[in-house]
Amino acid sequence: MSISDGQEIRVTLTIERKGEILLVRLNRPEKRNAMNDEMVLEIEQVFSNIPAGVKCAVIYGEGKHFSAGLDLSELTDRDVVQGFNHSRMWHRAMDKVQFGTVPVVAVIHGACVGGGLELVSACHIRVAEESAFYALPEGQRGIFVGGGAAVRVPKLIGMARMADMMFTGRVITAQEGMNMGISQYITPPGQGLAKGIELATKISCNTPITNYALMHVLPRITDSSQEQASMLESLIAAISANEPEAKGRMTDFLAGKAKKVGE
Ligand code: 1HE
Repeated sequence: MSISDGQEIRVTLTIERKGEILLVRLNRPEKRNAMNDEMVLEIEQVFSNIPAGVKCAVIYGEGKHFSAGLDLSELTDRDVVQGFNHSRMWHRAMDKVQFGTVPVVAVIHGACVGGGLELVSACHIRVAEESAFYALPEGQRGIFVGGGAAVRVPKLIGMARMADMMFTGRVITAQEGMNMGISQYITPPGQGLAKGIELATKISCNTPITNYALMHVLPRITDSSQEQASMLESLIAAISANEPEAKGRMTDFLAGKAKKVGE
């Protein structure tokens, strides 16, 4: 993507670069940002081609809702293999979000259901406006999640809570979602994007190795046995501490030139 500062309009997404931050807006408000194949493929494309110089992305939704999930009008007759390939297409796109080149902040308002929750659970930090609500209506629609929710959502809220959401169709409020671990921040209405950009700006100031480790190594550590995980931690700790920028930051602190914790 050769986007300099400015906007680029895709079919289902609008992409705007603001310096080191890329804003990605789901842009099908008339369909409540329901995710059709085109949107999933555009997400994969955008997150596979983050422009040079961008250090963090923010994803959010146009209109009243973040996303109504899978576009149900496309849930036509698929045979088993076609269904398998469709789910794997979602997995590819969500993996590009989680394991791409920059951390991604999700800003959520209104409905964040089904595939919408799958998308935000692939992001690295979630900000919810007070209007946000979450559900996994797949259970009520007679299907199962297929875009990575079974892998990612239990890591945020635990398996029992995810099973409850699917067994019962339960709707989780923004505050409940925050208490459970879906979002890490909650804001008044209309203030989510500003908070998302504020966080993205902070994240952009981290060393590249710290952001890389948080995106690519931490999830592998949490998926590994204690022994393997400890070795991975030691490796990334030694590598990151050896970076010249890390050494400079530690020297600055000792010389009284860096901020204290909380400043
Ligand atoms: C849609 C979709 C959709 C809205 N696919 N078209 N997701 C769901 O089961 C959620 C279904 N949607 C809803 O429950 C509601 O639409 C909302 C609570 C999200 C929003 O309600 P509201 O009153 O603001 O909007 P609306 O009037 O319901 O919808 C406006 C239009 O969007 C309408 O189309 P129109 O042509 O009649 O104007 C709706 O049909 C359309 N629309 N949601 C298609 N989801 C990888 S597997 C993932 C599996 C899943 O994600 S399953 C969960 C599917």
